[in-house]
Parts: sequence; C-alpha cells; structure tokens
Amino acid sequence: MTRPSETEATNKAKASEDTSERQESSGEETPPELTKLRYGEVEVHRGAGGETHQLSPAGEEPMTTQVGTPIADDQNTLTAGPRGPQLLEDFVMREKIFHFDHERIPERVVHARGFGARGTFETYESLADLTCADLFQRAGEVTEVFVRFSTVAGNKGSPDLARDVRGFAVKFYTKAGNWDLVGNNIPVFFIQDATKFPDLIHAAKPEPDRGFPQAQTAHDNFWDFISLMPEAMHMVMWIMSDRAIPRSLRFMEGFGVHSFRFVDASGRSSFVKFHWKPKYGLQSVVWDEAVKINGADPDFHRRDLWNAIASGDPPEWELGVQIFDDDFADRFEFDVLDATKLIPEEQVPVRPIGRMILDQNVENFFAETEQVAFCTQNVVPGIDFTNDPLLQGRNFSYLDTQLKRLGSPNFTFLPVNAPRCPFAHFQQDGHMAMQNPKGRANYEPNSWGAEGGPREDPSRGYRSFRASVSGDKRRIRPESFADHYSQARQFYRSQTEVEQAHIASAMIFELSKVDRVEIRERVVASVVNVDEELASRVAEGLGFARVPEAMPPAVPPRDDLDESPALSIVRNGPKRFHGRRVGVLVDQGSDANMLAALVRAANDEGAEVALVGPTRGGVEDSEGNTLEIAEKLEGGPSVLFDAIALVLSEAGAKRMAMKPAARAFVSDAHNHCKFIAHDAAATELLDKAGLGPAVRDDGYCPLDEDASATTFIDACRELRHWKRKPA
Ligand code: HDE
Repeated sequence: MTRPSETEATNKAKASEDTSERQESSGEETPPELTKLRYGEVEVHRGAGGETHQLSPAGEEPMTTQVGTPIADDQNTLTAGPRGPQLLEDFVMREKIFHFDHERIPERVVHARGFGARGTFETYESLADLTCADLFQRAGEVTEVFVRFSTVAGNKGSPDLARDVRGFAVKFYTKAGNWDLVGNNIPVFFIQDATKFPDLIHAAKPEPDRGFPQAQTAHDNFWDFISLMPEAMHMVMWIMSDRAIPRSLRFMEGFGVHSFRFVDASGRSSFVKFHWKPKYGLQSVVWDEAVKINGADPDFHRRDLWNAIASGDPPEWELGVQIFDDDFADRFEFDVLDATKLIPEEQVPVRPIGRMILDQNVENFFAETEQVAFCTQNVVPGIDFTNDPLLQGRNFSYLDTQLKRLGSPNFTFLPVNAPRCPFAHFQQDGHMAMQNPKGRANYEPNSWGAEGGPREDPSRGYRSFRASVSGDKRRIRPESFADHYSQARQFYRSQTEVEQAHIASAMIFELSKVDRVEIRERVVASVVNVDEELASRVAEGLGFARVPEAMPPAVPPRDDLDESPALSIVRNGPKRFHGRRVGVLVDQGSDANMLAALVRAANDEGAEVALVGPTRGGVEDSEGNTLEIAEKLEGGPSVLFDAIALVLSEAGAKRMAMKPAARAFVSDAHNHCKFIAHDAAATELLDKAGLGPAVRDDGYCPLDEDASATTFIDACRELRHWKRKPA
C-alpha cells in the first residue's frame, strides 16, 4: 500500500513537470496527475488515486458552500488517510448532506401533482362600469400571471391521466396586489359546504388502512360517500365524463366555480362567474387511451405543455365573465350561492374580457411550481366574495395550508408569491423573515411622521362590498340548495351520444371496482334520479337483475331545463388540428415525397409530425436520406398521438406486420376513433392487425398522391372519427 505522504510527493513532482494541461483548462492550478474525462459538457479530471476534479471553466465563479466559500473538491470527503475514517470537520460534505436531508416539504393535501407556467394576461377593454379592479381598467393592460394546473386526488408522483378534476389556478400579479383565481376545469363542485371537504377528500384518497388505491376514485370509500351525498351527483356526472381525462392542459376550460362579486368605484356590485376558454378548443382522450398513456408516459400532460411552450406555440385562453344581478339571481332556478350548480351559458352568455398566454416555462420546478401558494382570499379592490359557504370555507383553508406546507408565514416573500407592485406592512419576524419593517416604527397609528412607515389609504384601499346581513345563528342548509339532480340531468342530456356512452362506461368501470354490492346499488338508485336510461345502462353493465328504485330525492328533479350545448366537449371542438401531433410509422425505404407532403400539410395547420420507427438510430427513406426517429415503436404507442399515418415500403410493411407493437399501434388508433392515413403498402399491416377493407371506414385516408396528405390533415380537424364507435 502506498503511504499518503509518498503519493502527495510524487504528485507534486509530476505536476511541476507538466504545465500545459493547466493552461488549457482553467488557468488555475490543475490538480496533479489528472486524466481528462468528459461527461457531456462537463470536464472531469481524475487523479491517480481515483479522485475526480471538475474544474470550473476559466473566468467563471467556482462552486461554493451556501455561505460562499469556494469548494476545491466536490467528489471526495475529507478523510484521515485515503482509506481512513471521515472527519467531522468536513463542513463541505456536512452542509451538503444536511441540506439534502431537508429538501422535501409536505406535498399539498390535495392537488399535490401540479405543473406550472408563466405568462401574461391582456385586458381587452375597460370594465370600469363593472369593477374598479385595476387590471380591468385599461384596454391593452398587460398583467403578469403564474398558472398551476393539477390533479386533485393523486400524490405528487401519480400519473397525469388519472380520471380526476384538474386544478386551474391563476395568480395575477396586478398593480393593486395579487389576485388568485383558484379554479378547476369543471364548473361545479361535489359539496355545498366547506365543512364536508375533509370527508370528501378522505373518501377519495387511498383508503386509510391499506394506503391504496392511488389517484383513483374507483373504490368503495369514494362511492360509499357519494351514495350518501346526493348533492355530489351533478359533479359526479362531470367526473365520469371525458372532462376528467383531458387530452392536454392546453385544451381544457377553466372555471372560477363560485359566484364572485365585481364592485365598481361607486360601490355598486354585480355577480360574476369566471370562465377560461382555450383558444385551440376542447379535447379529451377516451378512457382506454388514458389508461395506456399513464403507462407509456405518466408525464404526458406536463411534457405536452412544456413542449408547446418550448417550441414557441404557447397555449392561450380567453377569460370570460357571466355577469348577473340580484334580479337574475332571484329568478334563476337554483341558488347562485350553491357551488353544485352552474349558470348555463345559454342563459347568461360568457363575455370575453381578456386573453392569457402561457409562454414561459419555469426555471425551477420547486422554486415556482411547488412553492407557489394560491389563496382564495387574495383578492384586489373591485373583486369580492359572495356568501357561497364553500368559498367562505376556502378563504380559511388556503392560507392555513400554505403555512403548514411552506413552514413560515413569510412565504409571501418567495419570488413566485411576492407581489410585483410595491408592498409595505408591519408584519415582521418569524422563520425566514426576508423583509422586515425598516426604521423605528413597526406599529400604527404612530406619530413618527414621514418615518412612521406605511399608512392606510381609504381612497385606494380594499373595501368589502357593503352587503346587509341578518339572520339567526344556526347550522342549517338553505332550502334553495335542495335540488340535487336537475342539473345533473341537464348535463347528461346535453351530451352527444358518444359522450353519454362514455359516462355510462366510466360509471360501470368505477362501480365494478366497488366490492360492496349495497354501495353499487345505492349509487345506481341515485342515478335513476338523473336519468333512467343511464341508470339502466349502468345497472346492466354491473350485472344487476333489475334497476333499483330511485333514491328518494329531497325535491323532485325538474324535467323542464333546456339542453345546454356548451356543456359538451364534442360539440365544442376546435374544428382545427392546431397544436396536435401525428405519429407517422416509418421503416427503411419509406416514401420521401409522401413524408415531406405530410410534414408540410401538418405544419401548415400548426400541427406536428413525429416519426415512429424501429430504433432511434434513424432509418433511410426512399431517397437515401436518414430520417430522425422521435419514438422507438415500442416506446411510442399511438395513444401518444392525435392521429396516425403509415408510410411504409412493401418490405417495411411486411416487417411491421410481424411486430405486435406495430399491430397494437394501428388497432389502438382504430379503437380510439383516430384518423388513420396509410399508403398502399401499409394495408398489409392493417390487414394483419384485423383492420381489413371491411373495417376500414371513412376515417381512413389513403395516401396515394401528395394532395392526400392535405385531405388527411383536413379530416383530422374533427379530431376523432366518432362515427366509428359502435352505438
Ligand atoms: Fe381547493 N384546496 N379546496 N378547491 N384547490 C387546495 O390549498 C379547499 C375547491 C383548488 O395549484 C389546498 O394550496 C377546501 C374548489 C385548486 O397550488 C387547500 C375546499 C376549487 C388547488 C384547499 C376546496 C378548488 C386547491 C391544498 C372546499 C375550484 C390547487 C393545497 C371548500 C374552484 C392550487 C393548497 C395549487 C388546493 C382547500 C374546494 C380548487 C387544502 C377547504 C371548489 C386549483 O387549501
């Protein structure tokens, strides 16, 4: 064994002989006896003793400890002798491990899995006649925003395509303070009173004894709770619908859910409901696709959003408002304070008031997406709450939960949470106080004059809407909240046939996972009140001998509500293929002209083509060009694409027809009602996958000349060929 003193001496001697390497790398003294290794961009030098040294590029600041002490060696701890014990004195290693040990913070109790992006909101025109909210005063006003999308039930590591509500939380950094519009992609909620929220979430989350199932409502506890809470039935229709499995965060609506108030400068108020409408239309996937996407790419939604922003095709939404007054509220069939109800757009149209573009990905996921703290209580002058009991409860919960999660009342100083406008208050101290009051005064009133710190401003400060309130102090649910089924029925009946079939299948799937038969029966008994035909479909799917008697409703459901076409996704498709992806299956010898025509047609539409092939190593097309493969076939199933095309030589089609993954690629696309383009040779693959001429409907587009690529992309504007679905 070499003694350390000997090694050091030899190294010193060798280092003095060779200076060339030193000059090349950092200009600083190069550690002795080093072999250069490259890890990507990083140059690492390994010494004779096996130790490695990563040299900071010339002119750049070196890596330091948290307090700025430069670090010479981040690869090896300080030991007594090369194979000796580690020394407690090693502050570099201790600080590093200490910090690592404390990296995790509690995940959100709900909406743990989220994905954020930055952007801007632009006001279309002044809304001064409705609200004095500063961001709505001037046409063209641009306000910075941060948005976090989320699923609700799953933990941070759960898959993106869980059947669930999506959170749609927007923080507006306005000149008069932060306004948080903490909404969902569904305009109603399960419960009417905030005090039921812990029960709802306990029932939905993994069962407490066994800790599963994860990110699913398909289990006994959830449906047990639902079967005993008929007020949830409207929301249940929404989560069993395709709204709960969006194709992309970019293609879903957002809703403020509650009725809020706009208040103008004179104190006059109107009710307002907020809506986000995606520029590129609504789109969802089908359940079998969602299940497969979760396996193929559990990050499907976040990757999609990240890529859209990174590729310069930022998603966009219009903010719209439904404005109504007390008269309407009195006339409306339901209570506007009941969050299990919506106001159909056909009754109160949505007026667009601005647009939001998300054009910047975060720089650090933890700093922004994790640390962002939305609070429904964050409102600005001109925007106020109503007495919706769910909203009132939320105003307590969000502030409280941020303290638990972020560990200090000073979370508002974190860059993602701090207002962009000046702020001044006497809140002080506490963990991580980054900005304490300056000067002598930290209280008010005070008589310190100009040095006395911030003062109230009655002319610009927040004033609550002056509502008169009276009543007996009681725990009671208003009678006006008693109708639990009419809007559930209206929602179901406003769906297209395909969407109704999806709701029925989703209920059958979920209830089939429920072990206790009396829970299944109670749910179906409740569904009878929504729609008898739906109830009998579900009963049949569950193998019931008969449809159960209707659960006695608190008030009989109404049959006189008009259908609301705005509630259907299929009826509100974009009629465009912009922002979507075509997966093109290729192999050696694929036709170069056809591929070029497909890329042109897709790009003209604002869509993307991704080549799927046998290896990532690339294949040669018919003209000998090497094609870059985006997805290896086995890792790039057709569920990752909105439509597929098969461009194969005869030999290529023969090879593909032998591969189970290629056959699944086409048969899944068929079953998910996708448009399928194919050249003549590719029929061999289709035939082998059981998609012979008799099965190939007009959702199949033959690729026989260049123009057919455009015909195919035009067809894709329908997004799905729903006619293919058996009735
Ligand atoms: Fe939330 N909700 N919620 N919620 N919620 C949270 O706050 C709560 C409700 C929503 O991306 C928590 O920061 C109660 C409706 C979103 O960071 C918590 C009630 C709507 C997000 C909380 C509701 C929402 C949350 C957990 C019943 C749509 C994610 C972590 C009264 C309008 C925000 C956190 C983000 C998060 C409480 C119901 C939307 C515990 C008590 C209705 C989008 O405070």
